[in-house]
Amino acid sequence: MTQKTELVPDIGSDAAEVVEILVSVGDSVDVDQGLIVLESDKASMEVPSSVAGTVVEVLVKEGDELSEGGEVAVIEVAGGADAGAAQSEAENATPKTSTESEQASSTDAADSAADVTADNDGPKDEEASTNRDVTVPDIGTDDAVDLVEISVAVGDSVEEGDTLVVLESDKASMEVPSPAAGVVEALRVQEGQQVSQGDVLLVLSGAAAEPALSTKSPESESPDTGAAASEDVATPTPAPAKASDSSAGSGSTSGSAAASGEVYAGPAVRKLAREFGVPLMDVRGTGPKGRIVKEDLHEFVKRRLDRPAGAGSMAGIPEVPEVDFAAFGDVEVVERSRIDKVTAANMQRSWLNVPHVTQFDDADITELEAFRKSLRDEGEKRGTRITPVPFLLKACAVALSRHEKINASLSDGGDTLTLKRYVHIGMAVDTPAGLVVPVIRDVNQKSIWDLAAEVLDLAARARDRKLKPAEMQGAGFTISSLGAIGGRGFTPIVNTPEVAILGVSRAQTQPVWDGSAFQPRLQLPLSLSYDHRVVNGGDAGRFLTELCELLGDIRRLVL
Ligand code: CAO
Repeated sequence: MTQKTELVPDIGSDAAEVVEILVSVGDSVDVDQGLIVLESDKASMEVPSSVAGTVVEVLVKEGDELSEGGEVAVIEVAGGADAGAAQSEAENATPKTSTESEQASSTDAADSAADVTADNDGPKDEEASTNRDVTVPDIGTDDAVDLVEISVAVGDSVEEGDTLVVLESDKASMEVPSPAAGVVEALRVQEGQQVSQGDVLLVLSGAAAEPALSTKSPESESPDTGAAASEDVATPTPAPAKASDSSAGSGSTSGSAAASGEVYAGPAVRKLAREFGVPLMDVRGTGPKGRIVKEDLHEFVKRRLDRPAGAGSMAGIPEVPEVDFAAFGDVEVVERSRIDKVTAANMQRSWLNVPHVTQFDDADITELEAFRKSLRDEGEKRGTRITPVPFLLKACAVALSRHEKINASLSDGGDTLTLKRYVHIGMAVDTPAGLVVPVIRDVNQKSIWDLAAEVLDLAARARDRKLKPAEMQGAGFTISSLGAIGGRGFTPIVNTPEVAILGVSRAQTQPVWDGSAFQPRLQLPLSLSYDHRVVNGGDAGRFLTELCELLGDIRRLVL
């Protein structure tokens, strides 16, 4: 039984990160099948298996930094006795190391120098001495590959190592870096065309600096020619860089990467995406085969910046994909009201910032309702109407004054609490234009009649859109009553920077055990949502219990 430990080949840089592990222990692999994907600043690349066999051990994990010679995986070579042969054969299939590539490139460069450009013929040709052709380096395949991106234009100054073009085959993507500093004099290729090793990409002038990493013709290294013309083969970059995280092979992707679950992008784009913190899965590729090009990233970032606050997802939160609903039937797109949009932003902000907990209880309002109904005639005489809400307001005011953390706000850094010595309560009002929350001030100082009149007035003006901005500010707590609408309970969202909100649902007569018999009692469902950064379960429980006691026996409101 022969085992082979696969090593990282020359990757053209000091170290690269393991961004994906393509196999698991027990997997069968073929020769050349990718084991892991490495990504450096310049390239992403698969490290292929040099043998066919079974993965016995994976020696790396995602996030590891590897350099040439690093151990990747142990493969049990298939074929038993032939294993040795298989291995040595397979070793030939291992991606060329930089040295091999350099040799190949050097030979090619030397071979082709004469027919690529006449400049190369004369090492002492001063006129031509500042021009050099940059050619396609060893790309690990004899096949022609797509030139998918030209990263420079004529007249551009480039530094050694700057990306000139991006090449891409079905399996690989690779940037071709400039072998030296200089100015791009002429482009010899166009995006979309196919190129092979040795093809001239562009002409670089003023490239007098010694191209440290490139393979050069002997003339260019001649000390007395200095900037002697040469055919510069760009840095022999690593074995084929993989463009797609999961779309090796023909892997044609079309349209949005997210839609297909594949990301098809070159290393330059991947690097840029990392710098922006953009998940490539969310970006729609407009390049060939749905490939994501730099412009797509720029467009994505621009759209995100233009988007109004609250209209979409935050960084790190996966975006909900857009759906073409018209594909399923007739649709109508309507503008949302400004109030709806502001409410949406506020709700999302609260939902994302506040760790919510909701506590439920029922208040027995049998006596309260009897009393309230007894006030009907008096209310008519006063020209008003008392609903349960004024009683709720009053009971909340009393409970808030005894439970100061519920009527507080948290400072930015979370170090301090602002305790409000006033009792201003917001009241959610459902209007045709959206949700509006007018504020009833100094609730603790007002009578039930005063509150009844104010509730009617504010609710009416809210629906007529006659509230002034000041009338919707300053609340320390909010009541959201859906009692007239229905429902058995709900979990309201805290209206930040407040720390708690009371949800009120429809009262129902329920059988309640009094110790010896069931009694029909009118039960009012209450739900208190609170910011658990400020309010603990105990605080909330005590507050809600007290509120229920106050509503259950409204004589307590005057104690
Ligand atoms: N259980 C049973 N009946 C109730 C009730 C409850 N919890 N609350 C109110 N009712 C009754 C009232 O008593 C009244 O009946 P009567 O005329 O017989 O007394 C009837 O329902 C209608 O009440 P109302 O709506 O006129 O007045 P209100 O004081 O209950 O509510 C207001 C005022 C402004 C809170 C309410 O109109 C409203 O807009 N509620 C919606 C709030 C909302 O949208 N919250 C959700 C926010 S989050 O999306």
